[in-house]
Amino acid sequence: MSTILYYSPKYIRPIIPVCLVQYFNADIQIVDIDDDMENFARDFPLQQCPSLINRETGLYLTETVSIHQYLIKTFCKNPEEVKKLLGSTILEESEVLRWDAFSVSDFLNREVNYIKPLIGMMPYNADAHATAKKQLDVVVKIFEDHLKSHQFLVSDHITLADLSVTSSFFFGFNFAYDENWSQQYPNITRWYKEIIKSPYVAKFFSDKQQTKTVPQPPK
Ligand SMILES: N[C@@H](CCC(=O)N[C@@H](CS)C(=O)NCC(=O)O)C(=O)O
Repeated sequence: MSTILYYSPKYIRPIIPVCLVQYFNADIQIVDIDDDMENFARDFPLQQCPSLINRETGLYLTETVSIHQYLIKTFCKNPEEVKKLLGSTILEESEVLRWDAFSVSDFLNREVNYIKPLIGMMPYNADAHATAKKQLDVVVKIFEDHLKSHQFLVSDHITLADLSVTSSFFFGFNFAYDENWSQQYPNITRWYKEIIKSPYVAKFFSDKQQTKTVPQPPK
């Protein structure tokens, strides 16, 4: 029985795991949770993805950062490329992990809390939404400031940090970050446009466009 990576096209966190499986041509079945809900829900009570399982060998992983590490260390056959992606010193490794964890926790949560009420995926409350905007702005400024003086998040080349944070920014660029937003955040935009062309993720991003409209609060 093969290893299965559970994902959903509706979700952000599985984007990079799916890209890594495809890029490394890993012997892993990519399964939409909606096509295998009974088995998925039985084995993953939180019903969150990405989730990785091999029911024969006992391989069982949740948590995006853990699955990123596992996929790269298992399926990238070039040790130099592994170091490039995950960092080649203790400090670089820690920085990559820092951005990766931040991307799928505080950053994505804040982005979702701001955008989902605008697109009808969460209830809208004006006060809560104003707070969500302030909280998101703090995070976005961290990235804008960092990318002002760095071409990439860590080191002088693409690492897992760039891939992971780009996938979280995708939620914004897809639904809310239009050209006006880009003018306010030129460094993030320059960096995002470069990372989405990287061979690790280019297939996923090839048919994705920056939104031309900004959703407005419900009246
Ligand atoms: N801590 C987990 C969170 C995973 C997670 O919340 N994934 C979202 C998709 S982006 C999900 O499955 N949401 C469905 C739910 O929570 O019911 C991780 O970092 O991987």
